[in-house]
Amino acid sequence: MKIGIIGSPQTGKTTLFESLTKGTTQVSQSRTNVAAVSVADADLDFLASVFKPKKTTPASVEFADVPGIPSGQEHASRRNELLKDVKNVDALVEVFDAFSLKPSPGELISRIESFELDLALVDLEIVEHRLERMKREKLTPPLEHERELLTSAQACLSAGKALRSLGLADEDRKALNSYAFITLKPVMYVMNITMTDEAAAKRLETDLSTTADQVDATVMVLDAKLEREISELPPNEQTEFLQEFGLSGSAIDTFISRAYKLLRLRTFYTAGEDECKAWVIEAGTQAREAAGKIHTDIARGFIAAEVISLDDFRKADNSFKIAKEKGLLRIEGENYVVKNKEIAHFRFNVSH
Ligand SMILES: Nc1nc2c(ncn2[C@@H]2O[C@H](COP(=O)(O)OP(=O)(O)O)[C@@H](O)[C@H]2O)c(=O)[nH]1
Ligand SMILES: [Mg+2]
Repeated sequence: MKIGIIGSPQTGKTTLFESLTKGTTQVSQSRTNVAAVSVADADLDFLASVFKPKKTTPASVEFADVPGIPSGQEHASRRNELLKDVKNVDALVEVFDAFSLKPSPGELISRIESFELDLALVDLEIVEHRLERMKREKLTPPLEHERELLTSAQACLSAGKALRSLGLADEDRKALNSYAFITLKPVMYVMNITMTDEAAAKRLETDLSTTADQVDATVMVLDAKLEREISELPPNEQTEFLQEFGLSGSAIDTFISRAYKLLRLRTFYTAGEDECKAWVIEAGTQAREAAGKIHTDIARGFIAAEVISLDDFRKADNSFKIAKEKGLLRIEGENYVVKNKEIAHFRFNVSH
């Protein structure tokens, strides 16, 4: 999974990137920074404590921190250039400065709108260019349908609205896939504040959620600078630091779990003495396809999946053997939809 971090200059994007990467990556201000971040997962830690495997492999997310995107017509080509770095990400995090001059919720909403207007213009240019060319082409029925889709996209973007807000059906979304429209990607708005108290942060989040909901986005309020400070501390000092500031926890874990929700992602585990590993799948993924994440051979020779929820595994004294005896270990077929936080073991047969 890839997530792009974008925003106007000086909003705290690189600071957020550094708190995600815990300072392990040398950052540049003029080029896009890319790094894979391991996802902290207490359930995977639990499995590792049970199986004591040779290797524990958490899920990972790739973040791309793009330099500040300038506003205004005169910067259109620079904007296009920078946005190329997020063409193939799965979701966008848009960071806004809510720390300097303490902007009101209304002011923040207009900043969101103005930033998204710039993005809409980037997509609009692509749409209009394509529509212009289509005028000279002989259109097959699928292309005719695509032209209709692009015409409604043009109206949406001309009104300064993101393509997300069209609420396209999955097949229409697929038909537009090759354009890699920036405003069609799932979005999380990050309001970068100076944390004074968590209750105030929560209130701001609630104030902005209604607006975010309307444009099919999600919102998160955090203090990037504070998060970077926390991430630099050894784990035992982090707790102390959080208490001192009257904070209940770091926002980074919440940030990751919201990103998962945004992308409709689920986690399943494989667990044994060799390795305990977290696997990321999209909601609705069936057993054979989930098996294919591990190896294409396992998908091809798929026989069955043995699955158990983490809760049931705990009820069975953390033992597959007891789980089997108690009938808690289930055998499922290829079309079984793998649930979040299940442990799975795939039986397969490769005959040649
Ligand atoms: N007061 C305050 N300053 C911040 C915060 N986040 C970032 N900054 C400062 O804003 C400036 C720009 O931050 P940076 O992360 O480089 O922004 P970018 O241009 O969006 O990558 C730096 O001087 C940061 O120290 C914050 O939450 N509070
Ligand atoms: Mg930066």
